[in-house]
Amino acid sequence: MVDVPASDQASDAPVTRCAFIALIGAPNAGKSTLINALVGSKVAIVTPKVQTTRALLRGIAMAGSSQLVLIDTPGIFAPRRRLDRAMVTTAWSGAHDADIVAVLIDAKKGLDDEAEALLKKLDEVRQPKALILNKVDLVEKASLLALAQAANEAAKFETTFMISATKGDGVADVRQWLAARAPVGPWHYPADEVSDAPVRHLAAEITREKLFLKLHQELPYQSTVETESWTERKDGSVRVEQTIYVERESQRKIVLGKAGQTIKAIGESARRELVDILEKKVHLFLFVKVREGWGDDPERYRQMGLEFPKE
Ligand SMILES: Nc1nc2c(ncn2[C@@H]2O[C@H](COP(=O)(O)OP(=O)(O)OP(=O)(O)O)[C@@H](O)[C@H]2O)c(=O)[nH]1
Ligand SMILES: [Mg+2]
Repeated sequence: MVDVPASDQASDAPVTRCAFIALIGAPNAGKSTLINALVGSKVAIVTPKVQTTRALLRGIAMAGSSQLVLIDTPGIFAPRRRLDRAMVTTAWSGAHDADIVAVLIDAKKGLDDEAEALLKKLDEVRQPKALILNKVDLVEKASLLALAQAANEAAKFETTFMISATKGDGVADVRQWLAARAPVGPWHYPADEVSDAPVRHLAAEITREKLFLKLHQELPYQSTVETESWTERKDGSVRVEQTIYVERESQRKIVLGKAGQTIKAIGESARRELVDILEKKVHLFLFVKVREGWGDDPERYRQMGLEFPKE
């Protein structure tokens, strides 16, 4: 047997590329929707409400010999509360750590104050940037060109895409450009991995999505969901226990609903989605607990993957 030097082995291997790509944008621009579309399965939760995504989450997509590690970030806006500040800081740190930054703008909203402020701050971002105008299904084509031009005057982009993340229009072009722009390097994850988050985290996020979808004005914004236990049973089913934490007793009553109707509906729709994802029987048990002042508890931020802002 002949020993092949490592350097020769490497030259025989096909060239692989791998990029960390941060998707940033105002709340509700469609960042999580686009990540799911690029990955091809649901890794991030999506709701019509602003501030759905709270911490960085990586979705992984393969495009030929390129691996795209897509970093979903919380929306960027003018933060007031501590949780808001933690989310916005986290979003910008995601951008600074990435190889490529994709900036999403809701084409329907156009360059409102939020989008303008975001574009202004892009000066500080050194990485190659792509502009993605999303939700083009909601606007006239003519207005898109003006928007693209104005945004390109406000910040420096290498390229501009006009897409609909929900309909899938233009998503393949984005994938292709990212794949070509990715630096040469080894893949960071196994090729069949779609997310860096463990399934019990996704399960907690799905319950939070259903909570956001079910409750409207009365939604306790600071509510959070944790998967407390996950037991695979001999019959092939899984038993999952989760707790929804709220800050006040009045919020607990809202989440429970009259005779427990609200929590029951949330649990049933979360359970159904888990069955689809896991392809097995799921027994989901939801509890609602009051955890006073958790918005000021550093440990909770750590659990969510957020830095705790000092004030
Ligand atoms: N019509 C239309 N709606 C879209 C499109 N992309 C996303 N949406 C909707 O916009 C809403 C927000 O989408 P998300 O993906 O949660 O947005 P986000 O940017 O991740 O929001 P945050 O996590 O709150 O920052 C959802 O109701 C989506 O269904 C699109 O291309 N067209
Ligand atoms: Mg999101």
